[in-house]
Amino acid sequence: MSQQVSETHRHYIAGGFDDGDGDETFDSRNPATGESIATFRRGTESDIDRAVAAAEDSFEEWRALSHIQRAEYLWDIYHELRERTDELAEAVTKECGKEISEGRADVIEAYHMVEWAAGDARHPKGDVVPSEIPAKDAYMRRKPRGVVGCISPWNFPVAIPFWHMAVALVEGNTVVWKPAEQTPMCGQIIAEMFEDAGIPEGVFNMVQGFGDAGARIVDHEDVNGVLFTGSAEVGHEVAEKVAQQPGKLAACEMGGKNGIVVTEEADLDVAVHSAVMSSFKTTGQRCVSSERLIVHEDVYDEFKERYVEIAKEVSVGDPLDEGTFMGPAIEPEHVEKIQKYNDLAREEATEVLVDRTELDDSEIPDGHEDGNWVGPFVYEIEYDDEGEQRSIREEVFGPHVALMKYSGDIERAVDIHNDTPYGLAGAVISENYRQINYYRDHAEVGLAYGNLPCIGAEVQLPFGGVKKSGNGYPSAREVIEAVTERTAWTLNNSKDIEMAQGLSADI
Ligand code: UN1
Repeated sequence: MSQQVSETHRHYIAGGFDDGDGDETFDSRNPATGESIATFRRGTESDIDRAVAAAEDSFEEWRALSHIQRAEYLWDIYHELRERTDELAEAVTKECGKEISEGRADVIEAYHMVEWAAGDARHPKGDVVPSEIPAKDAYMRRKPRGVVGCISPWNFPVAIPFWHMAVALVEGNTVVWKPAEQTPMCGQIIAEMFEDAGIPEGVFNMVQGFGDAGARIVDHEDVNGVLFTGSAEVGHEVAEKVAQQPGKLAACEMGGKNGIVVTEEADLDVAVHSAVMSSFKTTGQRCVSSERLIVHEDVYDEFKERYVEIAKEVSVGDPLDEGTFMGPAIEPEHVEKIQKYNDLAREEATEVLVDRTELDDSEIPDGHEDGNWVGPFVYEIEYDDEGEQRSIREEVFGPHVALMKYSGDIERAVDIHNDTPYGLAGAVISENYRQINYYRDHAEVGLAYGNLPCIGAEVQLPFGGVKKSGNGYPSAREVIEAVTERTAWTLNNSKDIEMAQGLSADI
């Protein structure tokens, strides 16, 4: 199905906007209205091949620049992101349905990442390492990997691409980026920024498209590293495929079934506030959103009453309206998935406490009848450690929350908290430092919070998970490990050859 495509909604390959080789197009849709926002070219495998070839061709010249010279381009992008924040935030909100202050935060997080990466260009690189031999100088030096493929999700359509690309570019790699198919307009605007910054031809390439284009990036023999953030299902496939290609590296970050522990010594204002933010912001569609609240029996009833009252009233509506707390789900298929999990939870729950699966007509703003609406769903469940309750172990990626009562000590709470295959984020709410420290040291997560929501990470901290949530850190400062190869460089300053470990140098 081919349509008339606007001149601007194309790929960006080898230094210019590009029509692509295929004639298929796709639409970006506003999840709050169901309306089409714009039409885009759908990238093919051969578009990816051309993008990779352009990235490969430009690599030697790009790596020959200094870190500081490469960072100059990123500073231009930083200024563009700041100047175009409102425009980009509106695009985020229109394409992914996040309420507008979240759209803005997405752009702010992106320029924080660019600021970090460009600033880091002036920091020391590598290490000077001692040697056993006085005349030997030893170093750990970093080299760019080459062409890095970036596959980013729709829920942070500006911040996460920059998590992937900012450090990769400053370190001397060239990139081929596939934005999520749900958020191509954000991809378009970011490509315009690279164009305006005058990034050298081929250093940055962007191909709009679906899973087939992403799979080509992963399989391509000239792509030396893959940064993936998205679902566990796709992430594990990416990791497996890359594991079969020696020399290539994948860093993936995938999903969570994040828990918050509220102990008997919690400040309940902090507990309720943190839980509401963690479970309902972005309609629960963050990898760090919390779908499990593990609450001590002594404070359970009060916590439940207060949390449930807010869950019943929290506003779901037009995300462009500053007063809205949560917007729609991303796609009709995603609403169906959330509904299915709500059905499953109805079977596993002891009681359903809030059921706004179907919103009341009066809650849906005029002109938004075709949006992908779904409200909070909260249920009480008696935790059982047999591992059979799927609703408390599988990620829903929606405003679907299990309330679980525990008795006993923090050790028991953390056991329940850790009983999921995932390990991305979590929080403990307590005024007792021993409980807090126990949680910090034993929670099986990459991002652990005390007396805070488990959303809202900052880019200067590592962002990644353990267990099924990740096999690397395709984000923030940790990207440096994924996009560089390490060389152990050792230099002899003497005419004699002297060996370490007492190894004889006699011939
Ligand atoms: C995600 O959860 O998909 O920590 C990314 C946060 C954001 C990033 C979330 N800075 O909430």
